[in-house]
Amino acid sequence: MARGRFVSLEGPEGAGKSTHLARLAERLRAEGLTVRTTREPGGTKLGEAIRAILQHDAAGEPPTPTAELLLFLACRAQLMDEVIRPALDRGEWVLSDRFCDSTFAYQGYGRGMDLAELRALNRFATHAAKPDLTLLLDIPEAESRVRVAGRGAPDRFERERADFHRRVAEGFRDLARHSHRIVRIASTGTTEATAEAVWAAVRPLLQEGERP
Ligand code: T5A
Repeated sequence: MARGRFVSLEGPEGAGKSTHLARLAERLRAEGLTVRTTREPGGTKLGEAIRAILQHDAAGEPPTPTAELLLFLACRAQLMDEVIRPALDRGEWVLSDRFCDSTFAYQGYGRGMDLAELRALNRFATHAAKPDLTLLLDIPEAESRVRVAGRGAPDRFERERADFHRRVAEGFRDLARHSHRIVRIASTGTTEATAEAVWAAVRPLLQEGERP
């Protein structure tokens, strides 16, 4: 049985992660693969309950930065053990809308938490599992603001100040500069053009044993 593959999609709000995750899943299924899609925070019953706390203050008070971090990691631990690891063990593909790089970008670069500590905590939460490939969908901060403004009421992260979002976006780019696992894709052109760039980055993974 071919081993499963794990691909995460990352980027600022409104970059097109959900759009391209759905399109990529469709294309991989057309290749005859079994694909499991998920998202962070969320993806499990526990994770979805935590998502409501993290994004919409469902607990009635915002978490402190440390509590926020631990809630994201609790979500990830549950998702890894309940969904991602079992699916990969069955030889399936897993596509996740956000994963560990969001923690490094938002809590690390955005909130100023220590990146080395975040990496260690993330390793603990995931049993050191990493995506085979991460697609960073990149858009300028101004474009992200326009796309977010076109939707409903902003969530807790979308209400953050512009300089927070600037640090996050730069953080994602910095992570991509220092990791072969992360492929940066401009998500500013047509959806079709971005989808083709996504497919070009993922296709090498289809060949057994080959990693980008
Ligand atoms: N967070 C998360 C942390 O702080 N730490 C962590 O560890 C984790 C895991 C999660 C929040 O939590 C934070 C980060 C986030 O703030 P979320 O639900 O992932 O929230 O939030 P969003 O990023 O806001 O998710 P969205 O679904 O809203 O954005 P997407 O998925 O990036 O964008 P999408 O696909 O829904 O919409 C894109 C729009 O742009 C247009 C499309 O038509 C669509 O309207 N568009 C294009 N889309 C794709 N490709 C193109 N070329 C396009 N051109 C225009």
